[in-house]
Amino acid sequence: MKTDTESRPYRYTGLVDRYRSRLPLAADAKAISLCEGNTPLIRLKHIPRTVGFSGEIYVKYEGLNPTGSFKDRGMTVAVTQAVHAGSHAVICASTGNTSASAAAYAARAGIQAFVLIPDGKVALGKLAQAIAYGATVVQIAGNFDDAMELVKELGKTEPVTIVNSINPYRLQGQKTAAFEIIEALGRPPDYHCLPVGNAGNITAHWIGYSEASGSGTDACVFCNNECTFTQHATSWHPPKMVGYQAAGSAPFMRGKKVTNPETVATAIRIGDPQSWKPAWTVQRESEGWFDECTDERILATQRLLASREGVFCEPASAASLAGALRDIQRGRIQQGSVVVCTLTGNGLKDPDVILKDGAPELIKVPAERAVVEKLLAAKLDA
Ligand code: AN7
Repeated sequence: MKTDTESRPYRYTGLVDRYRSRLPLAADAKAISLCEGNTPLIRLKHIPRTVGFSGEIYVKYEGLNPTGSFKDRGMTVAVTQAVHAGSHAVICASTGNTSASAAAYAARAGIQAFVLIPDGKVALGKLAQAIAYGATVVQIAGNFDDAMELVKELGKTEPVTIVNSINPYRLQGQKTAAFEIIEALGRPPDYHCLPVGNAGNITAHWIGYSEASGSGTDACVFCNNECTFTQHATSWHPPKMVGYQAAGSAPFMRGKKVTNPETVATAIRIGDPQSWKPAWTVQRESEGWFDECTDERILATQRLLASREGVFCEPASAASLAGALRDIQRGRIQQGSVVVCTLTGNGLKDPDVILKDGAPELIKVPAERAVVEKLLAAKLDA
């Protein structure tokens, strides 16, 4: 007789189950999962034409993870390992998304979460998440970098596991996004563009691409040469990794720490990136680059993506596409190439930003057919 599970169609159960053989977890470590990963890679239809691009642009919509950001990929692995190692509490500093994710996975694991956030600079949706998931939320009179220093100190003496990206299990989980992209495209892209804060995610993606490409063996790491990919890992060339920062918070452009980072993209309001050194290695090895985008360009791109393609991301996430579009126009990203932009977080996390500046006045009318009809007619004629 078939077991219950065998008689059911395939059910995706999260990235630890999916990629276990490529993660440094003990065989008996029980996955703490919310079915994260497996996010859509959406090909943009309209925007490439508006910049005269003959290649393909895809967005990896990480905002569709269970807590609405890419952090869940790292958190499932970090919390799985923490619980396996006997930890009863996790702690992190956060600009918002890490705290939401840590709080959710701690809830799932039945352990405590402590999150340190910069006072008044966390998007409302993210704060609401951390509270809803039951974390102890501590607002610091300081910025992310101050909170991070505190967490590192506390981690030395207190019985808490740090789940910021300085925890290597975080990057191991986040590298799986690169695997998914390769599986979806049948090859790595030519360019992979990401927003950069601590630079953990760009480093994690490079780990993923490096493990998948040029593996030094004749066999495809995905399928032992039994898959239908157009090319196998042995002939893959990894992408150029391109990191975009917000202009007011761009230590990689300044070549040093930024002491008072400022940007509307609060998720990447980080002046002292924790993965500083590895990120420079990624840039060199992949022959990629760093660049910066102004807040205006970031917000304009966020709106363009939502209104022209139907994809709503948070401001920080839009930095990847904002930079890519500019570098296409500058000719730095070559015509005809395949570009992936990571959309790190969901637009719903930070609705204020859309409703605040430059939002069209809400139309208010009496509940009368004639009035609304006239309005429609005017719009339809326009
Ligand atoms: C939407 O939540 O650092 O370069 O504390 O939330 O890996 O740091 C968030 C970072 C990009 C930058 N996009 O990623 C935190 C935090 C979004 C983010 C980044 C973040 P990294």
